[in-house]
Amino acid sequence: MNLKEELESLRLKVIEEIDQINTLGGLSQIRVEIFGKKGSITQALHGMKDLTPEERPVIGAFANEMRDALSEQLEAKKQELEEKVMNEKLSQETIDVTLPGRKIKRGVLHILNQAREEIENIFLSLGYQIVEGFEVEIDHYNFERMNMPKDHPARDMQDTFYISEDIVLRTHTSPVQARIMEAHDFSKGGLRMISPGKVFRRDTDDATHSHQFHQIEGLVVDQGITMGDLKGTLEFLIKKIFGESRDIRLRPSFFPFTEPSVEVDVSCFKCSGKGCNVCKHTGWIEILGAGMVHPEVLRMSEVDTDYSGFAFGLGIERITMLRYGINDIRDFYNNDLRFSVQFT
Ligand code: FA5
Repeated sequence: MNLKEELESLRLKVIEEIDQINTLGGLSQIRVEIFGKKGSITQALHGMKDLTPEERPVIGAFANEMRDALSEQLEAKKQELEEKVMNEKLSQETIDVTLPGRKIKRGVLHILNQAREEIENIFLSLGYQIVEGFEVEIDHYNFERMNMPKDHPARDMQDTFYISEDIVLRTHTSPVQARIMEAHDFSKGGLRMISPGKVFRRDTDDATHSHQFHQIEGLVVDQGITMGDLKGTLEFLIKKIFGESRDIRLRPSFFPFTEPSVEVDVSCFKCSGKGCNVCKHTGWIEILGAGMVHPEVLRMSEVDTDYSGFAFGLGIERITMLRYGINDIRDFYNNDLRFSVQFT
């Protein structure tokens, strides 16, 4: 058998092999067996060296054509087998689109954040800006600028976590008053802001007290601000939160940074003022502290003497407990889903 005949019989054999193979692994085996270093065609072509110079280009061209044709057939078979594998996979992996989907459990915003957002929205509607303060504050802003110099007895009202002699965990949101008055450009108009955030006191934790809780500070400073503005604003707030039929009452009180100072009560929403266990039979529930900004506080913040202002500070936990009849402040912080999901 001459080389051409040898190649031709090889070609027919390989074509038959390709035709019969039905796995991708088997196909790549055939590729190696014919084109590999020790493959049958490679071996056969070693015989080229024994050909005459006239035969060599003719047989060479025949061998090249044959190799190209076989490569094409191998490739075509490969695609056919890959398609077959894919179809088998797809038929096993069919998705039943009629099955009901798995429910994704949605969380809810914590009730204290819901309350904060609600109060923020009330004040945004009145044109207030929302200001963020520092939870770690310097003594200067937390106390001194709030008219509580060192050794002032009023400091005892807010038992304090000291980080160092001059740095404290703020005991109330009131230091934001001094910071914002300092930063505000009064030549462009008055100031209306609220500032919500965490505050800290060395109080013993019980049903109504926590060492960490939330307050919202309010401050308005402008020309001609009076106690009437304070009362009207708080009335608006309380009616929005507790309902239109609620009344408020101002009682004289004391804060070093306001003068006059008041405690603000709301008429009891359980008994509407008749007296019950919620309002301790007084008909009123204490809700926040407030007052006209003390002239000394304005002076320290370098606000012109023809400006006056009011300020208030409320505890978010307290308002939320009253509103929903929550008996223990610690329920807010326990992360018990049975509690949290009630406020969707
Ligand atoms: C203040 O903190 C003043 N800075 C409020 C203020 C601002 C008055 C501006 C005037 C002008 P007081 O210590 O009363 O005031 O606290 C305010 C509210 O925080 C209280 O009414 C109460 O609701 C809440 N509160 C106080 N201590 C705790 C505590 N340990 N746990 C939970 N809530 C508390």
